[in-house]
Amino acid sequence: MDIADLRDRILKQDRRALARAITLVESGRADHRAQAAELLEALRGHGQEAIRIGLSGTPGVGKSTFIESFGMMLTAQGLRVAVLAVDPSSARSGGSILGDKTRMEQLSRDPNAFIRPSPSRSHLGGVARRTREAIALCEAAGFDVVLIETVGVGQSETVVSEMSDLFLLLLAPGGGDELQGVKRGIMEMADIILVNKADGDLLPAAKRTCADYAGALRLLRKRPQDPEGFPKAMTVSALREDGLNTAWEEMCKLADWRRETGHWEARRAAQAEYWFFEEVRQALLARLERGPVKAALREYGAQVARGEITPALAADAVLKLLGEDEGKT
Ligand SMILES: Nc1nc2c(ncn2[C@@H]2O[C@H](COP(=O)(O)OP(=O)(O)OP(=O)(O)O)[C@@H](O)[C@H]2O)c(=O)[nH]1
Ligand SMILES: [Mg+2]
Repeated sequence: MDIADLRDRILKQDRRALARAITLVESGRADHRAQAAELLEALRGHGQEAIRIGLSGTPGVGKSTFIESFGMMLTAQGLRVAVLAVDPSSARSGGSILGDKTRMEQLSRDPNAFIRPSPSRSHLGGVARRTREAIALCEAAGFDVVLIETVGVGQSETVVSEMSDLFLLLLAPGGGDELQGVKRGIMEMADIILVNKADGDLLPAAKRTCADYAGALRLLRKRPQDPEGFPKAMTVSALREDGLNTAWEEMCKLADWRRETGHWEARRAAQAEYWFFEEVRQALLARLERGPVKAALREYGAQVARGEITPALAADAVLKLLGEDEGKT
């Protein structure tokens, strides 16, 4: 593959080149990894800085519908929008963004939009790296907005928030007045909570839910990266395309404030550093899965279990082996 050519075509905003490059970063083959690294390095500092928006919500809350309406609204304003997904659960049925390409019918046909399904059958660490690299490629290809979707079922929100400038939490109107079991940690990540389906019969419930969450957000510890009034909760209807423009205005307001105060840049720098450490950590973990080290882990594990050696000594022995294994390669 001609990496220099691929680079030039991406910078010329060629979508097919972008799709090919994403396939390259998704590959686990060693030669592909090397080419991907070369490409990303060649693109570093080029293209433009997009606004990276993380979006999380439980199945059925309306993520796909929201992305379709919100995305169409942005492209109508002349913005170029890329949609990526972090989908950690292979168990997830039916709702994959791949299937969604048919549901996001209008957006997927829009020349100013680019929708990329999540790579499947991979652990979260692998998906995270690919998504992060795909974001970099989308920025190089001149996208203004990169939406990163994840289904809210655990760890993936953290992963997505660590690669986003803004994090949106999408909720559905609740029946009762209790908060919908949203974990505190996830609430703490949110910059804007959007209570969706604020239409028809659901409108009163949506307003109530929104008020509940607004109250809950006020109780959270104040974060330095928030101006007055943030994080905030608001209602939208993705289906009726209500409130989407207001939500976008709030996102821009928050983004502008963070840019002016330096929080934006500081966060991106911290994220880059975080992903560097994560990369090292993942590579080390991957090495534990290799032949002799893997066998030693199992063997020492059994010995520790039988009380024949202390955990500390066993760990020392495995780490020593890891060092020797490294010496050979
Ligand atoms: N009334 C109403 N229904 C909505 C709205 N947004 C989505 N829905 C409906 O909610 C259902 C689920 O919407 P999706 O957009 O597929 O939800 P999702 O979060 O992508 O779901 P998964 O992909 O399964 O995680 C569909 O029947 C939508 O038509 C809305 O604003 N109002
Ligand atoms: Mg969906």
